[in-house]
Amino acid sequence: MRISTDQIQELNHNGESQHRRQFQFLQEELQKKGIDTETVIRKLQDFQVAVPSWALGAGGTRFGRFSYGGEPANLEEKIKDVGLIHALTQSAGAISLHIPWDIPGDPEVIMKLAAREGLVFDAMNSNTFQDQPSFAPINIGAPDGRQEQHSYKFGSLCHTDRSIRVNAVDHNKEVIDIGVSLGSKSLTVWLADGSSFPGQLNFRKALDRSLDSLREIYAYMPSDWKLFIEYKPYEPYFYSTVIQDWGTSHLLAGECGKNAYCLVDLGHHLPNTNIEQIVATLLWRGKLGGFHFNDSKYGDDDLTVGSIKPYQLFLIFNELVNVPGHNPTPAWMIDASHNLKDPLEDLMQSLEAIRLAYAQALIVDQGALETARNANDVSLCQEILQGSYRTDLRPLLKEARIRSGGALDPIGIYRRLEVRDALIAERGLKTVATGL
Ligand code: LRH
Ligand code: MN
Repeated sequence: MRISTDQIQELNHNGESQHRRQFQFLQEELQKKGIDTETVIRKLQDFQVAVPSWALGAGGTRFGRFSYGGEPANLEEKIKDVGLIHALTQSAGAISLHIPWDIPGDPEVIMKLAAREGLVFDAMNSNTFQDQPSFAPINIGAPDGRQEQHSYKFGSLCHTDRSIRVNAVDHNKEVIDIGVSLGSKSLTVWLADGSSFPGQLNFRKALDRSLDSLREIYAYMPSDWKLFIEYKPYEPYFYSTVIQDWGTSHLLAGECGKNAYCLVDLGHHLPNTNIEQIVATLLWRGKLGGFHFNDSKYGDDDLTVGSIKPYQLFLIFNELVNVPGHNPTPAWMIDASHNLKDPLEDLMQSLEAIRLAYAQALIVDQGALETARNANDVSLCQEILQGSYRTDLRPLLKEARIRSGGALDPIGIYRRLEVRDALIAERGLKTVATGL
């Protein structure tokens, strides 16, 4: 199923006049405040977010998974689904692959298909948190010669057994090779490595082994690649994680080299953590590599972006409107799991929330804010920030979208064209997408 620009423009007609009125009113209001709306619109058009290949089917929890019907059964269908989202939103121009869930059969063919959908490949993701069927039994040096199944059960890059660390490093090298064949320029390493009981792990030795392994992966990367080190405080282990927080990720990235950065997954913070301050701190030292956008109320819930804490998302983007020269443009990526909603609708809602937060941050008068801060005029600081946050900028997002050939109302058109039914008719009800 593909949606043509003509179909979208045809269906945009109904809402065109109402949009024109709302956009004109907003444009006049913003210009009165000296805001250059054309610049904001151009920045929104250029702002592309990568869709995770592992979130195009119904996600699950340990308590169950409810299939969605019409799920993509292979990488080709996943790329087509991201193509659908991109056609409607004009803001999902990239896909982030997870290996081995998305090993391309023929990279040439896959690149051509992605190009046809207007997509590029963002960060590759390795997986040393699940054992693979291919894992061979290993010698554990037991006197009786007993062998044990090679496993990441007790870790990967930090494992006490060198052969398992080597295996995990080799996997990351394979992921880099696949990424090179697809034109990707970065690798995200998230390690489940950790412990569930006090005493189980020697924290410092685990860091030593992890650093050695990360350095080997870093050395293998092409010189124009970036390594993103993703941190997480807990899960799947429930006492410690080797790379538990931004500080540990920053230390390891610093030890690896100038092309190693920290990756901020919004769900990987303990309750009430000030994430916007972490973002500012990483920018301060030029080590902010990118984001995994999602939202959460309690743990790593992987919910729709902006569905629980939209103000926090705005405050994070307020730290990002002026990325200092010594920090590369961060990688903008979604990492969510769709247990209840249609995955494609959920992703379109996440894209809208991300672009809205970005737009709201773009209209903040940073000069006035700095003046108020220097005067310690606390009330005025809040008035300036919340004034922007409380401005309904959706007509600006719509204008940016239709100027790029997208939909005024992406989910409206998605439903109007009964896309999910068409996907079910094409793929059936039982297809299960690889991923979480
Ligand atoms: C770990 C994580 C990581 C991915 C996985 C799908 O919680 O955020 O980024 O590899 O989710
Ligand atoms: Mn993540």
